[in-house]
Amino acid sequence: MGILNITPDSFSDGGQNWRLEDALATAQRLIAEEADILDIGGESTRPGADSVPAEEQIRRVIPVIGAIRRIWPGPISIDTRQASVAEAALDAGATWINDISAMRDDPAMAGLAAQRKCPIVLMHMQGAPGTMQVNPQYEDVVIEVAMFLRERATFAQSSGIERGNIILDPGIGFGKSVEHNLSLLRRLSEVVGLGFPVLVGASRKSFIGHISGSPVNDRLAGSLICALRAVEAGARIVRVHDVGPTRQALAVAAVTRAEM
Ligand code: HH2
Repeated sequence: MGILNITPDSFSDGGQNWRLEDALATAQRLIAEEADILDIGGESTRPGADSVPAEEQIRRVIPVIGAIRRIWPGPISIDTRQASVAEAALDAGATWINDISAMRDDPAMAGLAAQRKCPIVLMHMQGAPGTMQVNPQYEDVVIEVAMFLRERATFAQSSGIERGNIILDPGIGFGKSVEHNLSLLRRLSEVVGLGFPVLVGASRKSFIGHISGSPVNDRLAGSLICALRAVEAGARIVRVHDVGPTRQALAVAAVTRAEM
C-alpha cells in the first residue's frame, strides 16, 4: 500500500502533494513502483495534529481520487475517520476505507462500509492524535491491541460488514511508546492469529528515528526491516512511502529465506 497524503502537515510527505499535479505525479510514481493499493488521506494524524473538518478533507482528496481513477484501475483507499469523507471518496472512485479510529469516531462509518460492501481497515489507537503520545500506558500492549481488534471485528460483522472485507492493523505509533511499538512488531503473530488479514504501517515512523537517530527523510533502511519483519510474521499488507524499495527488499527476502 503506497501512501499519498494531501496535507500541508503530514510528518513525512506534508506539503509535497498539495497541488493536484504534484499529487498525481506522486501517485504515478507509486503506481510505476507497482503499489497494489494507494492510500489517500486529507488529514494528518501525526502526534499532536488537530483534526481537519470533513468538508476540507473532501476538498483535498476528491480531485486527486478522480484524477487517479482516470489513469489506474487498482484499489484506492480513503484514509479518514469521517463517514461523509469516505462516502464522497467512494463515489469518486475509491474502493477501500482506512479508518484509524476503527469506526469509533463516526457512528455512520459501519453502516456505510456494510452498504458499500468494501474492504475496511480497522486500526488500534489509544487516545486521539492530539494527545496520544503524551503518556501511553498498557499492562500488555500486544494482548490489549489484539483484544481491541477482535472486539472491533466482531462489531463490524454485527453491523453487516462481511468477514472477508475486514483488515486489522495494530496502529504502530498511535498512542504507543517506542517499546510498545517494538513489542507489537516482535509479537505481531499474536495479532495475525486473530484470523483476519493484517496491515502494518511503520514506514519512516518516529520509533525508527529513536533507534537510529535518523531524521524522517533518512529512515528507509529501518522501514524496510520493519516491512520485512511484518511480512515474515504474517502481515498481508504493508503501508509504505517507498513502494519500489519495499518490493525489492521483500522479493529478495522471499527467495533467499533459509530452508528449514
Ligand atoms: N499511519 C498513518 C496514517 N494512517 N493508517 C493505517 N491503517 N495504519 C497506519 O499505521 C497509519 C495510517 C500515519 O502516517 P502518515 O500517513 O505517513 O502521516 P500523517 O498521519 O502525518 O499524514
